[in-house]
Amino acid sequence: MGFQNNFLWGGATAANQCEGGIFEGGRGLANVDVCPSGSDRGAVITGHLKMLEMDDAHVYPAIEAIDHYHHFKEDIRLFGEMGFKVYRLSIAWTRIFPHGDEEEPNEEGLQFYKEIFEECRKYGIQPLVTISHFDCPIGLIKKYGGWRSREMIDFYLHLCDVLFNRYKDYVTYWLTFNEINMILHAPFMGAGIYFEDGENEERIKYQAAHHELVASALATRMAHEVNPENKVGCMFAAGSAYPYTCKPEDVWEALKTDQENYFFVDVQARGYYPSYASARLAKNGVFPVMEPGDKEILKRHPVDFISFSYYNSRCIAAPGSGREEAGGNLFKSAKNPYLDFSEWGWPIDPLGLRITLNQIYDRYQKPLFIVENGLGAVDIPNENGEVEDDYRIDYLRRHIRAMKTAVEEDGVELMGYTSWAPIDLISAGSGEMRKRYGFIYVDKQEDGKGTLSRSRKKSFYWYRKVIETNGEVL
Ligand code: BGP
Repeated sequence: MGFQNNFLWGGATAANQCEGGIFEGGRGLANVDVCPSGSDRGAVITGHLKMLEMDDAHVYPAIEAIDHYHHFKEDIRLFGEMGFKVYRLSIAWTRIFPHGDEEEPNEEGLQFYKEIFEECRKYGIQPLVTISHFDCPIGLIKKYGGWRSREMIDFYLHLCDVLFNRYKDYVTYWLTFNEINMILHAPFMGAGIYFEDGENEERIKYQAAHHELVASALATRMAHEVNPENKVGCMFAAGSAYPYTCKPEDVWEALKTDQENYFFVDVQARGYYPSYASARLAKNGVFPVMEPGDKEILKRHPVDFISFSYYNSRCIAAPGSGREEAGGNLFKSAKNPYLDFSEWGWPIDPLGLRITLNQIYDRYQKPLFIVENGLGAVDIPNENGEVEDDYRIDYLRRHIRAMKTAVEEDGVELMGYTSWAPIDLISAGSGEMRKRYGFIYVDKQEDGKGTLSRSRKKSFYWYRKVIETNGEVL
């Protein structure tokens, strides 16, 4: 059986982590440009330290990243060489609307992405576009406080209108927000929100989430109106929550953790606030203010497919159990004693991907798309300058095998798989360059030095074979 013939194999990046060129082409500044890579990063991305002005202290490393802005032709040629069917990328909002609230878009920014899409077309690669990947114009943060304000919906839809119309001939796969649930864990990075002392953070986060959910539904409607061929997906950070033990208190905590995550997808895929969320948000006094018509909008415009990132499962213990914590994608989790861990302390759990795929498909019965999965590691080129990243091949092989089993033996409907990331880029969580994910090595070092030259790692050839055989040779 195996994967369907038109299975979308490829890789995923985000504008702010690879493009660089932040002062070029008329681009304005965004939240992600002012997240420092050092010890303050955690406080900034969670909205507890305000850094809205650019200065030398916090432009690195976003300022240049891997300079995809000037190297995109070379990079896409290499993706083509691996046989990519799809390239997931994000649009930098501030290349199109530098401050977020202009009437007219910036033509130079539009031209940049058009060239990217043309380049993809040369190699038969379909773009999968994330409209907002941790991306909010500083202009809108200063004026409106980011997604805490309802006005953001209109600015976002104005962006969507331009993108859907201008790129009608190039793009049919869209994602409205990257890891929408990350708004609860990294509200500044996810939604341009910072907090003032004494504010009710939960209330603000769920209000902002509501704005994004309405914006996502309206964008879905617009995408379908502009082109009935358009397929719109939601995108969330997945990873099943395991109870630490079979103690009912642990099981209950794990269930709540999953529900907190699924809340977003429940709304985007089913079209209404699930009862557990309505009840709990109301009980905690944080149920968002809704406008008349919001429920109808959510109901009428669910997404066409569900996409997600999967790096690891999580292990949840009841509060006060004193279990040791593990790392992983900004989520707190107890350390699972049965798993190995990456150099960054993220659990490695391929079977967890099969479990997650089953849970999501059982819950929604909509096509799924894995749009991020990969291993962040320190790669050290050997004396010939080659990176022999067998550890990465091993990680990916085991995860792809798990996803294959989910398709073949569990009947999960899966559209595609884009690994994070096909080329080394800046880490979202830590802002580091030395945390590499790519099949393509970029000579850019943590201190900013390097020639920016690209070279193929061992995994490059391995992944090429995986695609060529549609996942038969792993
Ligand atoms: C996800 C983000 C990506 C990406 C990835 C890996 O949360 O959508 O932007 O960076 O995680 O995380 P990190 O870069 O922290 O290793």
